[in-house]
Amino acid sequence: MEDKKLSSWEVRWRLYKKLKHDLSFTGDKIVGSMCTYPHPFAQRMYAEHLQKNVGDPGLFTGTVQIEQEAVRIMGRMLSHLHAHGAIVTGGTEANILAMWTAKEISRGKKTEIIVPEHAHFSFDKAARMLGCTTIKIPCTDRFVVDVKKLRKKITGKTMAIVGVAGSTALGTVDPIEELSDIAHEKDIYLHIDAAFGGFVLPFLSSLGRPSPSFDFSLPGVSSITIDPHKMGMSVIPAGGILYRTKELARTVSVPVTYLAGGETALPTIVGTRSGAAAIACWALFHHLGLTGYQKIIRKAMDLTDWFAVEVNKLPGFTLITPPVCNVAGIVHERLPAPDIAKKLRSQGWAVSLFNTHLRIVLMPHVKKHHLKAFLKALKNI
Ligand code: 0PR
Repeated sequence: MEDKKLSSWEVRWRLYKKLKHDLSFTGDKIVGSMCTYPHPFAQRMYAEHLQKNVGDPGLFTGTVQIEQEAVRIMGRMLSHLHAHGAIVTGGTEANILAMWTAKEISRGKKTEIIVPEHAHFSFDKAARMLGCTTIKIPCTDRFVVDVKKLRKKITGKTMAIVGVAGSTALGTVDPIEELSDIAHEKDIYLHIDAAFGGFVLPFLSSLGRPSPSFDFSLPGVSSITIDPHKMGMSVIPAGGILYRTKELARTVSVPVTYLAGGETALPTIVGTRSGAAAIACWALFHHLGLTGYQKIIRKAMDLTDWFAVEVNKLPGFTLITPPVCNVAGIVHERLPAPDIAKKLRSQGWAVSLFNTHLRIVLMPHVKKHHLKAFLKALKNI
């Protein structure tokens, strides 16, 4: 704390000077991020409800109900009318919660989490926190998990299998149907990380595009991560953890007796929790509706198709795999990806770099004229 008080004007001036170096989604250089400019209506609803705390359910009974309704709405999108769960801080917390649930179900006896090699690093965090290990399964040449290899790694210690629906690096979708069969047959917890794909994949079939199965319609799926703060266009922080049953959703709950609402059970990692984020999600889901989201996904996928064609026209450049979601992986026949990323970043382009490729995410804030400028920069490398 400073000794000297500053006027609000002075504080704002200092903030302005410090924050002016941040990039903005409303600018033109963020082409590799999985977040976007939150929808203005979600921003407004968030700002109006900042005092709400879903971690104190007795005080905010309406907010708790709204959170559960938001969960149900996402559940319906994922082929389940009665999903349970919570709006959490993001995909990381959702994935950790799912792994914690799986560990509790095994009564702590099983400690191995089988994940595709492209799974998000939050599973490594979860494993470290829970005293577990991750067994990483290589991908096929189509950048999805090799199910044959995965099957061979299942042992009596297998605590959970993870499938990814919209991978961080390329937006690909693992063969979840096959994973579901395995999980069902062997009675193993299957968690699907659809943090990114959860708001994209449900809309693809209505756009006439291939739409891989990944959700609760597959009987082996126990839980799903789906993030409103990615393609759901809601505010940060808004992740989603959805479970097939109420019992699963309560597995890691801790009973709390002293709060004003009487005995309650808190099902997330954090205690005090943003009710405003849940309200913003609920409000946006109702405001946009399925048709609103469909329109957003159509635009993003159309732009992705256009971008794919344009990249392939550039000498030496190609996409590493045809996009399933609005994520494109760029490679060059000779230039290593880190060298390309270095040059682009030196010109201010915020691109993501993976071992094999550069990742471009065609989020709603990315427009054709940004991409034209980006393609020009790529061509000049
Ligand atoms: N699961 C998947 C498939 C993800 O891609 C991510 C994050 C997570 C889980 C974790 O989600 P949280 O970051 O909400 O905890 N994927 C983004 C990525 O690594 C995170 C991100 C988002 C990074 C926006 C940068 C950024 O500007 O690309």
